Amino acid sequence: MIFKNKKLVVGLAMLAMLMATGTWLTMPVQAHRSDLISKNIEIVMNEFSFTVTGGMPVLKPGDVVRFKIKNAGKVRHDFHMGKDPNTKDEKFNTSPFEQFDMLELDAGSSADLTLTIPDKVGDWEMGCFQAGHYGAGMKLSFKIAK
Ligand SMILES: [Cu+2]
Repeated sequence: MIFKNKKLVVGLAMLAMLMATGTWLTMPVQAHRSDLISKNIEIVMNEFSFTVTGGMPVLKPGDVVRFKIKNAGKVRHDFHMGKDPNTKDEKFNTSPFEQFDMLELDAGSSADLTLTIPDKVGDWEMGCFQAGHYGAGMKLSFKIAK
């Protein structure tokens, strides 16, 4: 086949490169990820509680944990982890994670959150800071221990 339009040929070559690059970038990452998960933790949110299927395990520094969070309630809930609850600012003042702040889930929705457990041994909590929820008991303690 002979192309008389040089721009078209260059354009097709670039498109082919982009497609090849896109494939190369996404495939190995996805194939890799599930191998890295050391724990799956299923959390169900409701008014006004967090329930962990099978009970909340102790987390170990270095564990790669996939939190599978579902809002089975009738109102919006959020998911924070930390200590020193601050209901006025709707957050924990101290968090074990540098790269996770919080998740907000509408009624009926769910999300997967994958985090590496940091070397922050001690007692922590998950909590919801929608107005009044933390005070109504929407919190659950957990431990990071070696
Ligand atoms: Cu809530």
